[in-house]
Amino acid sequence: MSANLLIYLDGKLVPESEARISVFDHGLLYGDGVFEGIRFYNGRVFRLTEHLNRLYDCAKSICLTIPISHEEMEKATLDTIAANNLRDGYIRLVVTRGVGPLGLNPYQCPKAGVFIIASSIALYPAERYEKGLNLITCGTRRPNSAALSPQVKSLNYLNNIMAKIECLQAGCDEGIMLNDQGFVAECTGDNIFIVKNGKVTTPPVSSGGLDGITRRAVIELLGEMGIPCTEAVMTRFDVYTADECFLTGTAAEVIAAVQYDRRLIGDGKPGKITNELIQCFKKLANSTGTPVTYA
Ligand code: PXG
Repeated sequence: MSANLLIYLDGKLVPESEARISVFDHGLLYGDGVFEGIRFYNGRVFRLTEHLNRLYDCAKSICLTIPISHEEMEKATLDTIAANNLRDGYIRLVVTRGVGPLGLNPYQCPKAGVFIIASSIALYPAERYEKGLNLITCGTRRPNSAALSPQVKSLNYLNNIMAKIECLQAGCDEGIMLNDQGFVAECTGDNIFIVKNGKVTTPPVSSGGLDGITRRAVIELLGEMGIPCTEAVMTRFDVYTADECFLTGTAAEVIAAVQYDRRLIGDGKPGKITNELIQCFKKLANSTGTPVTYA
């Protein structure tokens, strides 16, 4: 948080101290809304169109009409970064159901709220990017898609938060969330990949992980690097016996995991393929993306 930040709120850029939403907003009352987290590097927004497409798809899936067009949202995103004169950082787009009377009925909320925060995010301490993360298995599972599709980046992240609490209480950085069948889905805010005998595997989206945009970028990069990567149902055994493991996410970027449930992954150090991939991802992130126009 910074006192001087300018926040986009329903069409205007306002100082953070004035960026307030109603206690009757259903985003707050019921977690009714959707969000995106996007990184920008070197004055360019990484995979902006893909993030906006996901935001609008998630909104559509919960019958939430975003009051501005895709083009207006893109402009608002770029303008918010420029107004804060930021070159590198994290931008959070939030669409709430809006203000309405108490009661679940979303149709009593006439207009969705939109706010955009341009700031920074650090998911893990810097030294973890050198040494790798320690993982546990979380008891909290990813939701079954018959309850709520795990593809909806909704404002209700309580199941991920419960899982994160388990990790932190166990003295670990991060944890693996299983789906209701006990297969590996993803981590609390990142997708997961393992490497075995030079081949990379990640669980299919149908296992209950988010269809991550960093995950997609990494699959493309591995293709360009000539490293085979496939999607396959994954068990805890597969992670225990992997040579390498790494996580991907907008906030996390690409980061090695070196311990899982107190077992070392490989030799307990970030692996060769992981390290190569991190370098390739940095190059891609710093050289592509939608440019911000600064005043
Ligand atoms: N899984 C989940 C559950 C996520 O929420 C990812 C994977 C990675 O997806 P992307 O598309 O970013 O590669 C996410 C990403 C935040 C925040 O505070 C957002 C996420 C994760 C952690 C924190 O904005 N979302």
